[in-house]
Amino acid sequence: METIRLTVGQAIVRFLKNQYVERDGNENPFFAGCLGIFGHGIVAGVGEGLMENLDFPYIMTRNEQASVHIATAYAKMKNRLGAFACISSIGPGATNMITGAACATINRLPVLIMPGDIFVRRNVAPVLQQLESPFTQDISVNDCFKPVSRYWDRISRPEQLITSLPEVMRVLTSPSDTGAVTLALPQDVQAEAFDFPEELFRKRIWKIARPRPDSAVLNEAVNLIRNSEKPVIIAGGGVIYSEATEILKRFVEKTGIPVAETFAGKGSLPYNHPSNLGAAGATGTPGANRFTAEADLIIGIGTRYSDFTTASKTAFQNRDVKFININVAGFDSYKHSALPLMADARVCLEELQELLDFRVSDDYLKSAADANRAWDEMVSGIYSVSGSLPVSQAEVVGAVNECAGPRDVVLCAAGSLPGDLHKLWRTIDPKGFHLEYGYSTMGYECAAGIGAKMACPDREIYVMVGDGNYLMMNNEIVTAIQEGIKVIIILLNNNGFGSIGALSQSIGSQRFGTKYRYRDNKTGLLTGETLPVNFAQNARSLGAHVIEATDIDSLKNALKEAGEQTVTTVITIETDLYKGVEGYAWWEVPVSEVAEIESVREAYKVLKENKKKQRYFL
Ligand SMILES: Cc1ncc(C[n+]2csc(CCOP(=O)(O)OP(=O)(O)O)c2C)c(N)n1
Ligand SMILES: [Mg+2]
Repeated sequence: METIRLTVGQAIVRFLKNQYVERDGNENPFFAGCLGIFGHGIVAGVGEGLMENLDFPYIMTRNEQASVHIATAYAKMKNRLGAFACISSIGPGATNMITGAACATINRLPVLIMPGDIFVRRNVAPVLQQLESPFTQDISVNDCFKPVSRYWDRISRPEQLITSLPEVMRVLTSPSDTGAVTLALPQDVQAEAFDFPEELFRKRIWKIARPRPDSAVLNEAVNLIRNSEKPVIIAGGGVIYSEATEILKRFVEKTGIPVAETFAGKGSLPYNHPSNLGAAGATGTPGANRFTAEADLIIGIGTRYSDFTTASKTAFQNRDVKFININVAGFDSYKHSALPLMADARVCLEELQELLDFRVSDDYLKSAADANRAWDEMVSGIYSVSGSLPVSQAEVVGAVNECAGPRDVVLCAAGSLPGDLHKLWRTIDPKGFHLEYGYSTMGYECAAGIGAKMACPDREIYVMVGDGNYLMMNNEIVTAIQEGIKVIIILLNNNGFGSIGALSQSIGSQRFGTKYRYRDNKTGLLTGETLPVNFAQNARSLGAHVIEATDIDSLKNALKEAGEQTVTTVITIETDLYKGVEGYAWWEVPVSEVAEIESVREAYKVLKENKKKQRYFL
């Protein structure tokens, strides 16, 4: 066998460059490059390997957590058919990536994480940043990645790469198993050479399969649907990742079954399709909530049934409700004691449509269309400009939505914006709505905008971010400037946590500790003047083009100006902390069972009342 002598770092880069994926006859390189920050634990091994392979792009970021968010957003926009590798030094650079890894894994999005690790040779231990353990020498901070990774390995000898790297690819490219993959790279081993087989570096094409459903289970599903009167589809992220939106539309038009969308599934049907009930669950529309409450059959497609989707298990109130779950992951397909249609969403819907001679009643069809229209009229009302200042968040969402083109993308992750966007945003294109709401990671937004733009350079990316999220991680604006990547960031400053503040109030805790204010010497609390943060100056200092809007007219002008810019542009606007959008379903957050404070005792009574609607699905 021909061999080539390479260091571990060189071998990894050479291998990654040669990995391709193919689905439906379309072949692409899997990795777009590598993101990271060098340190003594990675600079010699992988760092040197990257420098020898300049055709494999390396992008320096400002925070390792942000590297992973950039990678995650890229993979999401690529429907999991593309990814980045993320590297770090040992120690804090590595552990900075744990939040990112959890976020990727929970959202079922592929990211390769390669943290540097402590010397395997041990003779120089403890090295800088080493976590010493008195009970074992076989542990480092990188062991913390185990629960948040779908595959985890440590390369203690160079030749281990030969058996580890194919496993890395198997998991990353698997629609059912994908998530963060961690390959811990001890710093000494990274720089060691080995005679690797040439074959390891040949071009390898990973076929992304579309598993077909079992025919007996499929027939059972046909019978269940035929015998239903009020079926509802819940469309999750799997519909979009599988590129099943066209067949979903045909399926819906043939059967008349209405669709409610999860956060990851929003965009499965255009918002104005008469069978689109809009957002499902706790942040759902009144129509979607009424339909799911009464449904005798829920067809979940590519959904994890998070508590937001199920309104903490109160969304499905029909005594006899049954579930069919179309899901490529066996794990998800069995949820709610469903009939498990373990399959790729697209092929499964194609086969189901062939077999199914079913149509809902005219009344049911009309009722869904009425709900779709009624909600859109509500949205128009909520979007309409009141003229009072500070503006409401919903008015800002409306202005951005009206300015965005049909293929443009709104991107968001945490705060009160996700719920508002879920309900309100009029999504036309399946990739137009990018919400990281599996982990709801504060700080995802500015970084993720870069990943989304790299995946879709021909779309405008509107990053919508609250002041809290922005303050947690805005540093990747520097990376965007460095790379010449343009995103439009709309920063909504309500001087604190509108979301957690409202939540705090609802559980009786009176918005305690949720406002960005000076500590007041008299009360000892954060009840002083508003803090003097100047967001515009902050963004400008990082290199962004900045426009300060004060009302909806100036916001509209700012959005127009931002559209003409070629650099990352930040638009700041102050919003009202208290003006929220109404909710139509419940989400369970615990309330203290005993309390001195009357508002908490009242909230506990409400909790007990709401919990009566919770169900098991057995
Ligand atoms: C890393 C992290 N810490 C804490 C939270 C809990 N949390 C969710 S939203 C939020 C406040 C977000 O503030 P901001 O971006 O200003 O949005 P707003 O609530 O004002 O809409 C907090 C603290 C979280 N989701 N992620
Ligand atoms: Mg805020």
